[in-house]
Amino acid sequence: MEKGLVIRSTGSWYEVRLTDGTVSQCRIQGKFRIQGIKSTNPIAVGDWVDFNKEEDGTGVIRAIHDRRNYIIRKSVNLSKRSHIIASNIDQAILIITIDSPRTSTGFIDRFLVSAEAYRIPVALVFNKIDLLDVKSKEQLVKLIKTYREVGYETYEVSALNRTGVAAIKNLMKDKVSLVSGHSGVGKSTLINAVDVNLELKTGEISEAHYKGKHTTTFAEMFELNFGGFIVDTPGIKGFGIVDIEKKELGHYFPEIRALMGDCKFNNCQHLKEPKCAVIQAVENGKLPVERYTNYLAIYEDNEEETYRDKGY
Ligand SMILES: Nc1nc2c(ncn2[C@@H]2O[C@H](COP(=O)(O)OP(=O)(O)O)[C@@H](O)[C@H]2O)c(=O)[nH]1
Ligand SMILES: [Mg+2]
Ligand SMILES: [Zn+2]
Repeated sequence: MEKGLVIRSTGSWYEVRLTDGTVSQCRIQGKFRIQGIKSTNPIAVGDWVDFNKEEDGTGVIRAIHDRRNYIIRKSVNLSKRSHIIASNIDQAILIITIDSPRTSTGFIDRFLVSAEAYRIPVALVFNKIDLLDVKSKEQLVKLIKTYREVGYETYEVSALNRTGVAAIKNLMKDKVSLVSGHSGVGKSTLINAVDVNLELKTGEISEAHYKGKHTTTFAEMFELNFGGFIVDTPGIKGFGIVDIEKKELGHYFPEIRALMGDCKFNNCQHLKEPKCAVIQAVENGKLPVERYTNYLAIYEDNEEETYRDKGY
């Protein structure tokens, strides 16, 4: 029996990377069920599997190792079954630009909430710092302060000028990283800058083209020449769907989570309840107004159009 990492899949064939770096084409035989998940694909990119090698050099997958985590997308068709986009992700790297294009804090905070729900750590990478004028630079400083105080790691880079790229290599080394962010923020440019062997297409047209075309999303893993993997998820900006109950939302804002034990009511939703420690922190300037505003906005989101349609 061989053991390896699924780095690519077409639905019927799986490319499995062995620890020595060689890749085997594998398939599954018969029914392959995974407890508790009704998915259209039994095996996803990021899965560790055991397989037998056949005489022709291809493999037959016999077992899948327990997943530490996975991200999922609900099928658009009637089957209502989910598609597992990728599994065993060590971290998500959210690429943010202040300008060209602008990334809103609403987008950032929704992304962070999903990541918290999936228990995937996030690093925030502010790209295109070469473009910033004085006003945008001020916004950058403010955002970095906010997110650092919450506890997120932040990085400032220019993928184009290669400023700050060494720190990103360090961040990615020996880890499986999901790189996300709006189209045009420089994801492909940054990945190419950390590993010159990867020659991903850059420029917005290719991705706009992607979006309309892909109904099923097959993620792909790229091996980094200094160790580690990048997970590429064509056509999704973030995480796919994650079901979050309104009353649980506060748990996914680390700074709210830290305060809510001090609210008067233990079922406090931090909306307008009396003696709410969260609201008090906002009033005292200890909790950034913008984070709280985004908490309220996510809380008020129409239930039917949760994360599914928005693609976080
Ligand atoms: N000025 C500047 N432009 C950048 C930077 N990074 C990427 N770009 C440009 O932004 C555009 C979109 O980049 P791309 O990597 O395709 O973005 P993606 O859609 O997130 O993969 C391209 O024209 C890049 O050359 C940067 O740090 N500074
Ligand atoms: Mg790209
Ligand atoms: Zn409260």
